[in-house]
Amino acid sequence: MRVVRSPHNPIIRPQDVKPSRRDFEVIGVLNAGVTRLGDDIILLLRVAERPVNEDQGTVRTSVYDVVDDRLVIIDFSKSDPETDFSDPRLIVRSGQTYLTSISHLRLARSTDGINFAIDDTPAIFPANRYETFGIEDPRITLIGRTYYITYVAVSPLGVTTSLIATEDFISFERLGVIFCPENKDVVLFPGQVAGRFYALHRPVSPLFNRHEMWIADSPDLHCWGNHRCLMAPRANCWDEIKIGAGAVPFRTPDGWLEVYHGADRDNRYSLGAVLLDSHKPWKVIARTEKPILLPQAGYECEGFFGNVVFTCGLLCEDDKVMIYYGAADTAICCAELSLKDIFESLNM
Ligand code: MAN
Repeated sequence: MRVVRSPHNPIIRPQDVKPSRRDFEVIGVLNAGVTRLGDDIILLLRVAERPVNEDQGTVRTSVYDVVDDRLVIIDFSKSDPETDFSDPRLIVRSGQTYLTSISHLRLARSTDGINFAIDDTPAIFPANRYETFGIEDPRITLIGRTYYITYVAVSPLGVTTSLIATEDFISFERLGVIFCPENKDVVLFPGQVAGRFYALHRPVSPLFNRHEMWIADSPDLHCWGNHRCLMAPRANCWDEIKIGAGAVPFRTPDGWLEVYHGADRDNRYSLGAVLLDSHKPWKVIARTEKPILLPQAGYECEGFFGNVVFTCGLLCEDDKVMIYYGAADTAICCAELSLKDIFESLNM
């Protein structure tokens, strides 16, 4: 697979993004939704922040307080034997899980797809009881004139997926939770198939430790049903433990092409592709055996959470597929692949 990483990678780094408050620092800018708006390329960045902390003996994080509509700060003592800090993304104290950062969504615009002007303030910020630990991993699907944004909402109630609609990326209409816990990696298909809307989603079964990709359909984008398991992790492969939809699927003459992520037993996240039937998108036609993009560059292997390439969006023009991806949960990168090469690597 020929992968041309941008020589400007990472194209957006934490230091390029202004924190939402003066006493906070941005520790990651990652997993951005991508679309075009007029002549601009839009990225909706996931910005992960935490309160600045000079005390070496504590880990400091922040959660959104719904009642007071503000962020509150929580300190965890590193010497408390009841608290587990082994995953850099999590703090687990006496069975209760917290995140080490809180994410919001921020707009960035560009005319060349590489140099982005990043807004100084959040576009979408945690705002309700489902979002107290932050909002993450937006995917943008244009349907008609409306951009629909699915995003992961995290709170002690679990990991849910919510929907927001916008026509201009200035005003946003919240449409509520569309997939209840534990469900993330939800992407909407651009347009209908035989009069129905479709979404890929990723429920989790904790009892059987399953992380599979499912597909559902809907008459109105609100009510989702007809759930079917679409595809599973593959034993001893790069996608052996978890899989989930990545970018918004797009139409090709041969079917819907979906670039998805998979994780292996070492928590290494890579990207692969799957081709779904044009008229029956619950049918898998072909899947890449090997990853089309795997963590290899230094900025993909080392960072806040190393060995991760994770996409929420791409742009496809003729044969050129520009994949935007989060590298090591730290920065935004992009890489160009050829559609023809992706098709050749599909195991038909
Ligand atoms: C999760 C995702 C992403 C993140 C990866 C790797 O599954 O939700 O937010 O990039 O893990 O940490």
